[in-house]
Amino acid sequence: MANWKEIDKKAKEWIEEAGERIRESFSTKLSIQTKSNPNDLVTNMDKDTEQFFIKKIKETYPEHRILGEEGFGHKVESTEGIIWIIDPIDGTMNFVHQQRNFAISIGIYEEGIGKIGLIYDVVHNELYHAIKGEGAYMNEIRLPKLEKVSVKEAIIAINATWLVENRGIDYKKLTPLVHDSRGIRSYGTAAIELAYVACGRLDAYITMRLAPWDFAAGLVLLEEVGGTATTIKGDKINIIEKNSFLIAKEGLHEEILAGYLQK
Ligand code: 2AM
Ligand code: CA
Repeated sequence: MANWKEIDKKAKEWIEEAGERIRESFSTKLSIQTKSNPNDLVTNMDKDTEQFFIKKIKETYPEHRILGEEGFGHKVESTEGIIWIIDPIDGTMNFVHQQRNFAISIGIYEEGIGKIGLIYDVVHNELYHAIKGEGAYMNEIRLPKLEKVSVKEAIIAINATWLVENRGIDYKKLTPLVHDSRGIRSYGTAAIELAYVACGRLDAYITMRLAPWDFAAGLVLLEEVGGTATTIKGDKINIIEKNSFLIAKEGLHEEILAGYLQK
């Protein structure tokens, strides 16, 4: 049986060390490359940070598998065993252009069940963390269960990409939601947007495309505070595939799904 307390302790030590390395990198020159398109950025720090975690995990837990955004881990095609799902820098564009609004995201799953979620907002020094069944925290502060809210009082995170013609959704479905909600926000980092729903700074987050490393940690946090996450069609999330997402407080999730997305 895995010792989750010990795994959690190690993961927290490593995430803090990785955060310190990223903060130190601000005074050095970044090497920036592009991946799938000219706006899909990756830096030496994304790669170094992923390799840092992989080395630590392989040394300490050789039987665990690793699914990392930069591809230095394993090719993961099943949810068997223990899997670390890692985004070394979520929000790379923000990291490069703003040196803020990015995070390290680590979700640890066993047989497809989220056991540990860690999202570290390096610049604000905010570590969002949860062990399944033991509540979610921001640093030392326990996050309360989410309270119900209606669309008209809700702040909803949606990237502007999905509010114009796009391949993920008929954007006209979202127009009434933009009008009816209290406000729309976009931070450019899915991990932080998920952490913000978990801690109540946002009431919902809607996106057409997230990869496992973007959402794995956030889903563990969200479950601990009673938030709901499905695809925009209301289907269950497949944790090793890309998914669309409707993430929201209880009640609000149903209101957005039935009242807007399924219309
Ligand atoms: P990244 O910075 O780790 O690439 C930006 O709106 C958010 O979406 C970020 O969390 C970003 O993660 C993620 N993202 C960007 N391009 C993506 C893609 N093609 N598939 C899934 N997630 C993506
Ligand atoms: Ca990334």
